[in-house]
Formats: sequence, C-alpha cells, structure tokens
Amino acid sequence: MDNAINFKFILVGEYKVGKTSYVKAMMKQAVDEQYKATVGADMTFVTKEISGHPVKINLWDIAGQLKYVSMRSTFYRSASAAIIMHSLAPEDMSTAAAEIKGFVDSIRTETAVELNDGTEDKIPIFVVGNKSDLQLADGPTPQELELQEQLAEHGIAGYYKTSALTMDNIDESFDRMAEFVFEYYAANDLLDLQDDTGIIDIRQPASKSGAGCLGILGLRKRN
Ligand SMILES: Nc1nc2c(ncn2[C@@H]2O[C@H](COP(=O)(O)OP(=O)(O)OP(=O)(O)O)[C@@H](O)[C@H]2O)c(=O)[nH]1
Ligand SMILES: [Mg+2]
Repeated sequence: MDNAINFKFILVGEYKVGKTSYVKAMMKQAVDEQYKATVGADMTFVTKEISGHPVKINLWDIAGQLKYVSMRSTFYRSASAAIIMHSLAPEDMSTAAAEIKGFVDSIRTETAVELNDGTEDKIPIFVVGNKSDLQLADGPTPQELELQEQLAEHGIAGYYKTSALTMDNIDESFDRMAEFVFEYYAANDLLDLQDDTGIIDIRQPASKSGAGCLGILGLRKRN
C-alpha cells in the first residue's frame, strides 16, 4: 500500500457514546461490555480499495471525557473528514442536538480544505447515531426527527445509525463515509490519481489556526 491515498478521519463525540466500540467492531475485535474510557486519543489504520485505488485512512478515536476537552482540537488539524457520534439511547437523546452542534462548531473552526484555486472549503462531517439496539421499536421519536432537521442545517454529509454491540450497519456506514470522502476530494481535483511515480500528492486541508498544516500525514511533494 505504498502508493495509497492517505486520509485522516477524526471520530469525536461525548464520552461513552461508543466511539471506541465502533472502531473495534469495524476492526473485528471484541467490543467491551464494560466501559473503559479512552485516554487522549487512539489511532487505527484502516485500508480500503475505493474505485480501484488503495486508500489508507488514519482513524483518530478522540477521548470524549471532559478532562480532554482542551487537547481535543489539536487532533482536528489536517483532518480530511470528521465523524461525530452520539448515542441513540432514549435517555441520551435530549442532549444529542446540543452535543453535535458543539462539535460541528469546533471542527469547522479548526479545519478547512484548501482548494486548487486558493479558496477554502469545508471538510465533510458525518454524524453517526450509535446504540441503535437501545432505541424503542415504534419509529422515530419527535426528538430524532428534530435532530435530523438540524443536521441538514449544519451541512452534514451523511447520517447513519449503528450498533457496535450487534454490529448493525458498522461496515456499511464506514464504507459509505470513506467512499463519500474519496469522491469529494476527487471531485475537487485534490487527488492525483494519474501519478505514475508511485507517490500520491494529496493536498492537505488547511488549518485556519495556522499550526499543524502538515500534520500527521505530511505533505509529500513531487519533484
Ligand atoms: N447497547 C449498546 N452499548 C454500546 C454500544 N456501543 C458501545 N456500547 C457500550 O457503551 C459503553 C461505552 O463505549 P466506548 O466505546 O468505550 O465509548 P467511547 O465513546 O469510546 O467513550 P470515551 O472513550 O470515554 O470517549 C461501553 O460499555 C460499551 O459496551 C452499542 O451499540 N449498543
Ligand atoms: Mg473511547
């Protein structure tokens, strides 16, 4: 996968919504029934083939506990895409909209995509409602419908419901998001798919705060 196209995805959300469980389920690892808080952040490499191209995603699972709030945004820089997770458990739904808005605002502040014409655009942000197994069976609640309306206002690129516990929609949701991101950068002409030197030059999303533009992925320039 030396010539893979690299993306950095950040996975954020309040503590205990199931971010680490989602990553584990996707990586076919056992999901802990017992909650064990993430400390700081964990990074997982996910490799995929999209439209015939090898793609490597650095997936950053960022701790949701309050004590990590101040360091969270350092992980946002140079992200290609963001996933905001919330819990669909009925007792968590009243706070979901506010949580999501908070994350959208801070992600938008810290990230942007620099387009070829020098302008900036937004990175794709997705929302995943996890713990769908705890939802009541009788259709979407008014809270859920209201939430989905708000997502459209935030310019969310996609909304998925998953259960890390039952594995429902885990692979499908991640595949859809990865494909969307690939298509988004390809459509904006930010992927060099014609490269025959084995080096893929992917434009780094710019950071509005100035720092960390080269970030974890590094910018590989062609000679
Ligand atoms: N019922 C149900 N429980 C889940 C699901 N996903 C995760 N859990 C449980 O929710 C708890 C928290 O899961 P984690 O994945 O550690 O949560 P997190 O979002 O990574 O939390 P932080 O690392 O503190 O930010 C654990 O007890 C999991 O077993 C799910 O889809 N359904
Ligand atoms: Mg975690």
